[in-house]
Amino acid sequence: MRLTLPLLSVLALLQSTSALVAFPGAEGFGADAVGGRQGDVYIVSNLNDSGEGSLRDAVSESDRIVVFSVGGVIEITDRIVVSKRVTILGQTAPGDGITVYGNGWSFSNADESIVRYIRVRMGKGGSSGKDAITIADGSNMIFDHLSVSWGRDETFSINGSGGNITVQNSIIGQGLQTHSCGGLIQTDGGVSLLRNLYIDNKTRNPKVKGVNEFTNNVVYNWGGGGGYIAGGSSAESFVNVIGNYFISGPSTSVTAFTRGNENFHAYVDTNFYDSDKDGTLNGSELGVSSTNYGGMDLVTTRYDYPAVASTLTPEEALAYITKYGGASKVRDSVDSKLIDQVESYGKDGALISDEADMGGAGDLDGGSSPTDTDGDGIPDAAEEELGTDPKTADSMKLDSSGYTYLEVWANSLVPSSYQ
Ligand SMILES: *[C@@H]1O[C@H](CO)[C@@H](O)[C@H](O)[C@H]1NC(C)=O
Ligand SMILES: *[C@@H]1O[C@H](CO)[C@@H](O)[C@H](O)[C@H]1NC(C)=O
Ligand SMILES: *[C@@H]1O[C@H](CO)[C@@H](O)[C@H](O)[C@H]1NC(C)=O
Ligand SMILES: *[C@@H]1O[C@H](CO)[C@@H](O)[C@H](O)[C@H]1NC(C)=O
Ligand SMILES: CC(=O)N[C@H]1CO[C@H](CO)[C@@H](O)[C@@H]1O
Repeated sequence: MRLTLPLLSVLALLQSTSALVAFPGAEGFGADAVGGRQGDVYIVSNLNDSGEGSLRDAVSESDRIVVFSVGGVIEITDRIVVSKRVTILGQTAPGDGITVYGNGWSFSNADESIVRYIRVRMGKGGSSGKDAITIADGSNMIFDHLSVSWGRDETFSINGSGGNITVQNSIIGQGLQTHSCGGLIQTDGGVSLLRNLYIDNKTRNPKVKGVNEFTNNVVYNWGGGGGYIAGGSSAESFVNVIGNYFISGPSTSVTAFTRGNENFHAYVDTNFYDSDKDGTLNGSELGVSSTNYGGMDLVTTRYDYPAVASTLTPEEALAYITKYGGASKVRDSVDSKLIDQVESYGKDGALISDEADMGGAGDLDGGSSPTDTDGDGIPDAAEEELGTDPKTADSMKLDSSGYTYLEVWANSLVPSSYQ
């Protein structure tokens, strides 16, 4: 018995170092989230707020991979509360995909969440004082290609004792006035913010505390409250800020980085700032001085946090995000307008207090549900390509890659690598 224990720990170590990433292209602190891989498939088959076949029902229990046989706008009254170990694969929806409109979501304690290609649009009818997405506590989560807007309090916030969370390739925008916030990202457990667009929020684009990686993001048209707010106060923060592009817009009246102090320790490298609102992209690199970075304590060595596979230049990050950021398998009217604002390079953009200013959540083409004879979530035509049996519910079996067949199919619907 005495020999067995060390052997087991070696095995555990081997397993942990070769963990399967959540999907090809998953990066950062939350890359290893497992989602519902050890559970069952749940097919969202209607746009109802609740009841069998609804999204709310789908995420109400743990150990599920959620796919969609319908596309369109799911209007919700109450907030959606997500259970642990749930994977939500919005890219499987037909037509223009899924928008969830009317209130926000809680991923508090929803350990091991994997969420991709879905639009979360809260709106003024949502619960007062709440965020479009809130995470208070919980670990190992990854959010990829989300479009999150119109939070009443914050738009996307993470706090509490959890960590190992990534938000990547997403659009976080238009926190509603009067709060109008991008989000508070404050945990000592590690959050990676990679290739996201923060847009049209008065303040907190984002506000960061704790352990944080902020790489290859674009921040556009922040308001008078601030762009990147180094929310140090007395708590110690240790962050990397690498390869980001800050572009002032019509609402911008303060500089890109503010409110740092000696407790906010930052490694900064190659961040660009275009402050002149002149309709041309011609930012230049912010000189590495504490003054340019809002009074942060700048350190000379990068913190050893999980790095991205390819660090982009700020221009490359901007090009990537304007093309692929958010739920970009099909861009909806809201995201298209937001990207147009970015590409006005300072001329367009506005803080809003009512989503009607954006034409609301817009209309989506629902597409048509493909035939899925065995009801395992993978359409018959795709099963033939995958080599699985369209007459046997086998989508939760593991393929040699370690993913379920369901994930292999879903992964094939969208670009891999950092796209
Ligand atoms: C979805 O909502 C519609 C309209 O209220 C209702 O007729 C239908 O039965 C609901 N579907 C389910 C599965 O509950
Ligand atoms: C996290 O934020 C929520 C909402 O603002 C708050 O109620 C809670 O106390 C915070 N938790 C921690 C640990 O800061
Ligand atoms: C994050 O992951 C690391 C490595 O697996 C682990 O040591 C740490 O405890 C985790 N932190 C949280 C907050 O889950
Ligand atoms: C960008 O162009 C404007 C005029 O269009 C000019 O005033 C500004 O100095 C330029 N900025 C840089 C960094 O070249
Ligand atoms: C401070 C600020 O400008 N906030 C804005 C955030 O975005 C919404 C939507 O554009 C505006 O209404 C807010 O004014």
